[in-house]
Amino acid sequence: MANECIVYSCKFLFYLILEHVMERKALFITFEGPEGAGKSTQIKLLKEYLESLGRQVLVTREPGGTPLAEDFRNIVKHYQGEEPLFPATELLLFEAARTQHTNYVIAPALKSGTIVLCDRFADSTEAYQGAGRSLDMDFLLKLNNFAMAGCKPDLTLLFDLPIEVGMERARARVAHIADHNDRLEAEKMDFHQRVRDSFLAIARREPERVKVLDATQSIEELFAEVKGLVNNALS
Ligand code: Z5A
Repeated sequence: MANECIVYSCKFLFYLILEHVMERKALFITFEGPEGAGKSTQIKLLKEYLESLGRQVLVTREPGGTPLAEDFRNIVKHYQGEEPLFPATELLLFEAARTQHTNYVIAPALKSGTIVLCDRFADSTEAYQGAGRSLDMDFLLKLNNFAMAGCKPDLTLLFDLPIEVGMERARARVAHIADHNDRLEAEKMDFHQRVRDSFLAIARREPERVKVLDATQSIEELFAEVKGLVNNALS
């Protein structure tokens, strides 16, 4: 009887510890894809879902996520001055913003067991500045690594769709804003095609981390897939 009691208590303790560990498992999930792919929509749904499971969730974005990094965001997205903003400067601004973001926000959040959902991250630099702007890829990957400060995504959801569809969605969303200007959105179609191809190449290179989703599906269909992939990563 005493032995049975000890076994029962041990089992109870084991499950208690397991539950605690599962509950606190930090996860870094990044959302990538071409323009207008539906990332923000899915992030919002996923946040609600994870919170309903009792998890602490941080939603953040790149470029941005800290006050200083948001200043850099404003420059790379909206700068219109006479002095040119060189592609190399643009790259360094994205990496500077990331360095602030990883060190100040992402690393501490992960350390405390929070699930971090980040709208764009280092793969975007590879796709936009590396493939889109044709910058030196080896150097860029080293910079990416440096700016990530050890924050490597556990899971990356790549929302893939034809660029015409994404651009149309993005255009429709800002149609009511009279003076909308966005340096990257304004790039030509072949730039955006290189970006899409580059994302798909990253997914082929790192199939364990990067999962490709067909972003032409409905919001509900997409979310069912997102939920499945995230549940898998949590278990
Ligand atoms: N960038 C870079 O160059 N280098 C880097 O290192 C990093 C970023 C980190 C950030 O822009 C820019 O910075 C981005 C890359 C560059 N530029 N570009 N081009 P941003 O943050 O302002 O925008 P974005 O990341 O490109 O996302 P977005 O255009 O705002 O789209 P989204 O978040 O993926 O989609 P959404 O807002 O959820 O949905 C767009 C619209 O489609 C909206 O009206 C929805 O209601 C609709 N929608 C959403 N899902 C669906 C489905 N499934 N079907 C139909 N309609 C849908």
